[in-house]
Amino acid sequence: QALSSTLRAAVERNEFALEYQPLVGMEDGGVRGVEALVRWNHPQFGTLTPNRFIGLAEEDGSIVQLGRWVLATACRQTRRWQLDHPDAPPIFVSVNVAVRQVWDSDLVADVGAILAETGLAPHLLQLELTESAVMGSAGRPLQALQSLSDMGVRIAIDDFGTGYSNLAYLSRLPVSVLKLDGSFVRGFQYEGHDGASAHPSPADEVIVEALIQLAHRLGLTVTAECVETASQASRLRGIGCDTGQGWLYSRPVTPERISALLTAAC
Ligand code: G
Ligand code: G
Ligand code: MN
Ligand code: NA
Repeated sequence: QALSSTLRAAVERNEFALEYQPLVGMEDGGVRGVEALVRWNHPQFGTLTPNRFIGLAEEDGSIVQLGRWVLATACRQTRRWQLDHPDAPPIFVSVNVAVRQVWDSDLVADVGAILAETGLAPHLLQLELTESAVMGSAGRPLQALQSLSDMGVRIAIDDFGTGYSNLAYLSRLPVSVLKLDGSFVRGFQYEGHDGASAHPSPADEVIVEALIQLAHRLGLTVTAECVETASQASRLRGIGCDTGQGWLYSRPVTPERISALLTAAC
């Protein structure tokens, strides 16, 4: 495939860029952190979003190089924000990590080296893994997660609720954050643009409330993805959700836009 054969070279040619989407405290609406989201500025095809190339990168193994670049760039940028905005509370960065990065590379050594090089505090780095990446992660992957957690790096489960993991099992892993899949929030009853109720599903809200309570009792915090309306946000706040992410707060934006937010915050 045309894209695949050029992925590795594209990393070397510096054709990738990161956008950042704010993660907001539900109580006060303050920016706590940002999720780094990669884009490929392809010389021929223009800006490509990750769903066009992450799968290929996982297949051909170039995700290891790309993932290293993403981690280093995100950590460097986050340290930069901290230095440029000493009066704003420091924000953390949440970086997506593919299964193969845990299996086929020394993620612990990479993260250690990147933190040392950038000077970013470990607690300002969060790694997002999918349920399938951590489920049944015996042996080496589990050891890697444990070492990262021991370093002070937070592990989050991305798209939580779409797979088959159960909380009892997850609570025994070094995981501290659940990112609730967007499909739950989408199922919340809300007023559509025309005032009509779009796909009301009270069951989703009941399930999410129970999940949040259980997560809290197991020592996990919960981030809701795809928060698009004020009504969804107030319902999530009402049932104790810790952090929100979504178009209501901000789309993924350039590092300069995050800087502007931090300037406004102090
Ligand atoms: O930004 P967008 O909504 O297009 O992202 C689509 C998907 O790509 C998301 O599921 C996200 O987790 C994934 N993704 C974005 N950036 C990265 C990255 O740097 N590494 C990996 N492995 N996945 C990413
Ligand atoms: O799988 P992951 O959670 O990493 O994917 C993040 C993706 O979700 C990003 O590509 C981002 O563009 C997208 N996203 C973020 N906020 C919203 C939102 O409020 N609504 C929708 N539909 N997508 C969102
Ligand atoms: Mn994610
Ligand atoms: Na997600």
